[in-house]
Amino acid sequence: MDSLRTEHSWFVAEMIRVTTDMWRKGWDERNGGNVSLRLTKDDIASYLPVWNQPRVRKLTEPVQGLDGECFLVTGTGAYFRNVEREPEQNLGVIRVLAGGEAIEILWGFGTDGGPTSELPAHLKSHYASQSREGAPKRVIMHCHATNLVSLSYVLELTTSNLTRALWEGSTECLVVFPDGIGTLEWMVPGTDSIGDATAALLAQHPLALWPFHGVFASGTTLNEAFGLIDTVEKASELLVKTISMGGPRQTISTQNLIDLARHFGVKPLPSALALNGWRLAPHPAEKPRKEAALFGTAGR
Ligand code: 2HA
Ligand code: ZN
Repeated sequence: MDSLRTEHSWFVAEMIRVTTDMWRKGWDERNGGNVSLRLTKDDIASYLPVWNQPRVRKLTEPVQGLDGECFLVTGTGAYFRNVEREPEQNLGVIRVLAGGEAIEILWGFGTDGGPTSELPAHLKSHYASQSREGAPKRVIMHCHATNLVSLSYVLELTTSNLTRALWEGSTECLVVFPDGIGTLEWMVPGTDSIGDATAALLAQHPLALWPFHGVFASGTTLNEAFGLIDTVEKASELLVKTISMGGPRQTISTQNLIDLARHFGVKPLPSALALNGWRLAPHPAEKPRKEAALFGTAGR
């Protein structure tokens, strides 16, 4: 009889598919991006006997509400391009130990690897996103969606303005993410602080922008989380093109958004619906001449 191989599980197969698609989309250069999927007792029951050499890792800060929960997670330093070829090196299964101060690695990450550097943001967001309505959110997904990151350099960075711009970026957006996309200020990645700030946004919205870096999404399935980012990224591409053509001359109106919400039975984020369109950030004040000259002569 063939031994039970974790690589052949539905959850590893689906993680391979989504990370490969993300790589092909150009959202995950080098080791960019990370994904986690909460596993149920049924998912793991038959594998637990073969995952019999756990390695324990302390977390930088305890996490709440996840005792005993298991997750399939991408590895630190893992290139999404390589997940399909070497799943056991680039993915792993972890379990949060009682008290939330440590995890055990049950499978994967090669011989001495570990979970993503963004594990605090993932675990905190898994806990926080349970407060949102609808089916349980089992997936947290982070990537460097190109056009959305580009927009973060030019849009006024508030949750309501960003949401409004993206809703106007394509007709399906309000229906796909009526709760909008939250935004942080720029923060150092991989820290507990950015994890706390991201989790707070994902308790309110399905998406969170990390300006000049990337996006986080929480979804019920890998397919849904991918679809959320794909939709945001499509609207972002349309907006980037539109802004590059000199800006919109006509757009989806507030009344159009209200009509969409009524037809599809969704409740749009009130602060974004209340805006009269969206705004670019103001141009930064011109740099003092001395500084500009210094910058200009560097490297001569
Ligand atoms: O895993 O994307 O934010 C690499 C990153 C960090
Ligand atoms: Zn990143």
